[in-house]
Amino acid sequence: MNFHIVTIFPEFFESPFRYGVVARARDEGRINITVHDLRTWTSDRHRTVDDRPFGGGEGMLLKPQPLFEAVETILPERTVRQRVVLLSAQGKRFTQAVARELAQLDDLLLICGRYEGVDERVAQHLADSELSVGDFVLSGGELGAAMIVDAVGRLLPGVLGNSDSSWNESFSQELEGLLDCPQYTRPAEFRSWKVPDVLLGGNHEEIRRWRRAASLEKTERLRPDLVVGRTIRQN
Ligand code: 9D3
Repeated sequence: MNFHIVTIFPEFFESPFRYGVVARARDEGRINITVHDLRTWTSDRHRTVDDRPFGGGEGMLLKPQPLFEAVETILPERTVRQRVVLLSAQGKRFTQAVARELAQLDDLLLICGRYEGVDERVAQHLADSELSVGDFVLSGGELGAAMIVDAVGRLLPGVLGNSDSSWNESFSQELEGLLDCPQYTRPAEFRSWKVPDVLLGGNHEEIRRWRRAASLEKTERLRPDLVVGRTIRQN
């Protein structure tokens, strides 16, 4: 799969993809990540990418022309397996379900918003969708784009150890939208805090039941919204 990132800060992406799973997937040629400097598609002396909002208001907006020309150059034909996503605070929430959909694509082009925002014609007539990575205010779309490349990239066949691409699905099926259970490694006692006895014994049926109960308890405590959502969905 090919990822394209359009940004006014291309240097921002020098490090985030040099570690772990994404770096290995890149080295193995399973994913390509190309970072494009938006200023490539400016023609004035100052390489201007922004302008003031019509109707007044604070701050500047990314102007449409460089973004349209960037996208039209990077993805000149736009098949159904090539998508353009605008990262913005106003977007639909990026979730694991969205990540699974994006992982079906050949090319994903991510436009990083900046300043006070982006001319609305980019969302309306250039991007296929507008995504936010959470309900908090960032300074731009770059961190969100890095999150999406990571979350989508690790779902691609062969990127994780599990060469079987259905592995992910059956795993999340068993967890049924719950948080992971608490996990422990050695030592069995650390600063007087003991690992639950059941995990030290070899009774795998008992361990399975304990993990399921511990998952539910932790989910209710930390993410009650997930537990409520399960009940509603079952009715
Ligand atoms: C504080 C400014 N806001 C009200 C005038 C609007 C605003 C403009 C631009 C808020 C954030 C941004 C920059 N953020 C993004 O481009 C962004 C983002 C985010 O802020 N939160 C979550 N996901 C994303 S993805 C891109």
